[in-house]
Amino acid sequence: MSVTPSEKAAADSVLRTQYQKSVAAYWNTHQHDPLSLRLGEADGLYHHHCGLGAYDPAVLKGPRNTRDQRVLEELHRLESAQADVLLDHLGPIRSRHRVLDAGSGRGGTALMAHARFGCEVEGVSISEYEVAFATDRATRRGVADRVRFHFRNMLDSGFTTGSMRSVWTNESTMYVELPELYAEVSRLLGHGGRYVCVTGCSNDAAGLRSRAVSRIDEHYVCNIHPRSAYFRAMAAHHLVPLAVVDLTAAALPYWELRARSSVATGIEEAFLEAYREGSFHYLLIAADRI
Ligand code: GPP
Ligand code: MG
Repeated sequence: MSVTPSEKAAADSVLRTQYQKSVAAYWNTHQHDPLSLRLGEADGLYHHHCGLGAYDPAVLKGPRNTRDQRVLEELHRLESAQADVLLDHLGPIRSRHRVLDAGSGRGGTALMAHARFGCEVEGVSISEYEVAFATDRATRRGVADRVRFHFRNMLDSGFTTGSMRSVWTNESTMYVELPELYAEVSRLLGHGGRYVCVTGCSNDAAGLRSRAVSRIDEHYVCNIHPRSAYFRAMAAHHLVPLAVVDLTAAALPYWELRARSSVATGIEEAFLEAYREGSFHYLLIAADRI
């Protein structure tokens, strides 16, 4: 596919570094990975994050020929439960509010936020493929006037200062430098606005990053931050934590079930090892902008 000069200029203004270009290339070609696509087929919500909560062991029993379908549906249920936990921490969102999904992927969390709160939702991604995919999902649901996706950089989103009631990052912070991100989040949130982060972070109480954490970084072309980096960067940018929830134990069953599914990608063992050895946490942080 040929790229016109104006398309190249637009891409260069969003993708400012070689690293950002390689991340965009990863997510633009991740479309061939069947996992997210197969899981989203059931209800049109396509996620790019892990799941939370216990799985129903019954899905592994019963007829063999439908076992895989049961497992996929269960993985999808757990992924949607994860997004629900994030949304539970956004505080009271009204239909007149506007919120931002920073790193919106194929749009799953953003569409769920609109379905729950009726609010306006903006999503930004540096993958043009994902933006087009998510926009198509919103259009098919008939909510494209209220849920919009943009090919923009979350570090420089272009939205008006103070225009967002809430901002969240659902497993996207490992792709950016946190001080830059939180300067932008802080700018976008009005006083008292809420930021919610769900992320995997390395446990710096256990020392430098473990081999398993490095394998996860390599697999997703990301840079997992140590836990301390989140609190340091938030404190420096007027974001005051209200809730810090260690979701590590709740994240484990998803990876156990996924490891036994047809859509396992090979990274399951690294997550299980990292969580079990304590070198990695799955964390939710909700913070208020003061
Ligand atoms: C999930 O995407 C992975 C990320 C958003 C990046 C890394 C996250 C960490 C917690 C380290 P995906 O759902 O497309 O990946 P997969 O195909 O593995 O399910
Ligand atoms: Mg996935």
